[in-house]
Amino acid sequence: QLRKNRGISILGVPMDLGADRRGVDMGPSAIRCAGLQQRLEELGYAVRDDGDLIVRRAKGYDSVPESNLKYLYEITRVTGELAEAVAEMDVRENSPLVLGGDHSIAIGTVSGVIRRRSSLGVIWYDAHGDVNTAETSPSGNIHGMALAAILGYGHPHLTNIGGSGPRVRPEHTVIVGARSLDPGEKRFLKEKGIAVYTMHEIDRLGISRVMEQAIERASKGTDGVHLSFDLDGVDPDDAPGVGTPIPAGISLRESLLVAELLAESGVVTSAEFVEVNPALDERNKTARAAVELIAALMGETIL
Ligand code: 6HN
Ligand code: MN
Ligand code: MN
Ligand code: MN
Repeated sequence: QLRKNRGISILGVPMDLGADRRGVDMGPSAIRCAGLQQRLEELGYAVRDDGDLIVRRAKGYDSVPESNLKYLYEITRVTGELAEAVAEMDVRENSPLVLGGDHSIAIGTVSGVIRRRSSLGVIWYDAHGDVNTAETSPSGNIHGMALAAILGYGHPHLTNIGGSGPRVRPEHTVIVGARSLDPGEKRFLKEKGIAVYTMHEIDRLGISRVMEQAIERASKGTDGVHLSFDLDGVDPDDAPGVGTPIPAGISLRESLLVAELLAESGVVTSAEFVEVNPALDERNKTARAAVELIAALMGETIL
């Protein structure tokens, strides 16, 4: 549980190799600048900032013969290190809070978290599905393949990061906020029976009922839930600083309710906030939204 008896360990992963647009590597810095640590300390947490992992961004690490996957080697190396670092936080009884960076880092976070658990649920908050593989990806960008890799599908480099075999089962995986899925992803999601709450379901049921169902699904039969929060799940009006903005998304207001409902449920054991791109942002608005969301997730209430 995020709230009780645990400190929080923050780790930044300044990686943008998994995304098309440069700039998400500045995400961890922007979120720290928006006052993350102080905010969490005000809530009474013992916060430890482990700093950033080192990402080598020079050309030459990207050559992958016979594959369309961009920067596969360096992404594999960094996410492998991330898995070790996250596993180590768990040993210290600190809840991992990972700051991205592009969404490819989720493979490392989840692989670290699963080490000390028998079974993990994942809530994937995102405008996208991130379930492409090399065969279905329109871009070759690994951030669009992260959830597939976690489920055990994709290039062996990716599925073997910090462990092997599926990290999470399809029935414990829930996507919330989807509104841009590639044809191959739609097939994959239906075939594997993964619960997807698109904007359609969110509008019909309301975000509160969606989260009730999502929490039930991700937590039943698991001993923890990981929240993988892609800021592009939030409507671009509220979170413009993302590399792949998709209109008609979840408002910041609804997103804060999501975080509050997750806090109330007490099921979340780790989290990451990814895809903040300060180069595309307006006065750090998206990083500030991330801090609001993290505070709500950690139990901050208005009254
Ligand atoms: N993200 N489906 C597109 C692709 O290139 O695979 C976009 C992926 C976006 C990934 O936002 O984390
Ligand atoms: Mn994503
Ligand atoms: Mn996305
Ligand atoms: Mn179950």
